Amino acid sequence: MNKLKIAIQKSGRLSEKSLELLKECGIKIPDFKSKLKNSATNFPLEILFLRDDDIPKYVEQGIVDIGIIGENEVLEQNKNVDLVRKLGFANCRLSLAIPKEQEYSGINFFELKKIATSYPSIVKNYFESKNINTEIVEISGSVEIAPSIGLADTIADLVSSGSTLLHNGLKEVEEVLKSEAVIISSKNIAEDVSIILESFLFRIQAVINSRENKYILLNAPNHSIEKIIEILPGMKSPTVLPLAETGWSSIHSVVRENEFWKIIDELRKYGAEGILVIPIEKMVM
Ligand code: PRT
Ligand code: ZN
Repeated sequence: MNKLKIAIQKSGRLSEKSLELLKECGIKIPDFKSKLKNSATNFPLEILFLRDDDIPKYVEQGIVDIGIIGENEVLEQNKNVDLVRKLGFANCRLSLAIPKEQEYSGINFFELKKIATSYPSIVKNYFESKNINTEIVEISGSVEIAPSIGLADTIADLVSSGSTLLHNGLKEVEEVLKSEAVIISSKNIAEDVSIILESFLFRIQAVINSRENKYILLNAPNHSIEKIIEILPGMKSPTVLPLAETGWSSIHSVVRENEFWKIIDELRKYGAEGILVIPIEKMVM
């Protein structure tokens, strides 16, 4: 029987979360650390552990069917692959940074400046679209030290917390793009393998939905139920159950993680009490 082949990063910022995602999809991989190629024991999946830079090429050539990789790398390499799913981890931004003591007057600051980066193609397109002439110095790592050693005037690099820039005397002045881990797929997947891919993506989506949503239970006076239902859309509509105490009901629903605090404040305004928020294990729509 054919297997779906996936490439994930061997070691680095994407590896652990990629493996965790497979695990949450119920996919078991035996003794994964010691081998560069391995197979799941309970799902038709073969896993190749590669350097992240090589993943788009392997997917384009169909050596693997899919790969988990940073969106930044996909955009930089511009290979002939499809971006099928954003995964919500390894979030970062590609930003322009300059020495912190320099005054930043706007994007024209970069006119005729030397910019060190590991993302020359993205940065070149960015400045071309703004009609600004720059000189790009491609380097593959430790980009942040380039200005202090005189290799370049400024940099374009990935930022997450911002502490690396700070430690190197730089300040972030423009965001070129946002990035997160994504699944890319080959354009030529065999028909029997695309059936496996569909079921794999279905599991991934259930895991992502569960991460992005919380189950919420609360008690509310009956006169506020209508108002509260408007605030809590739920998967279809919220469940409303009468409480032993007359005039009160228990309401159950699902809320999006990123809207959570805003919703809680509104619920309290309408008399909601005893609010419980519970993580969701899996969520199939
Ligand atoms: O060995 P291999 O080639 O496989 O790995 P790699 O060293 O090329 O990549 P790796 O593991 O560092 O990063 C893989 C992917 O993680 C990147 O392509 C991004 O999509 C994503 N990612 C998320 C990041 C960061 N956050 C990040 N902060 N990649 C790199 N950084 C670096 C950044 O370059 C800078 O040096 O972290 C530093 C900044 O971090 P803060 O927190 O100080 O701002
Ligand atoms: Zn790399």
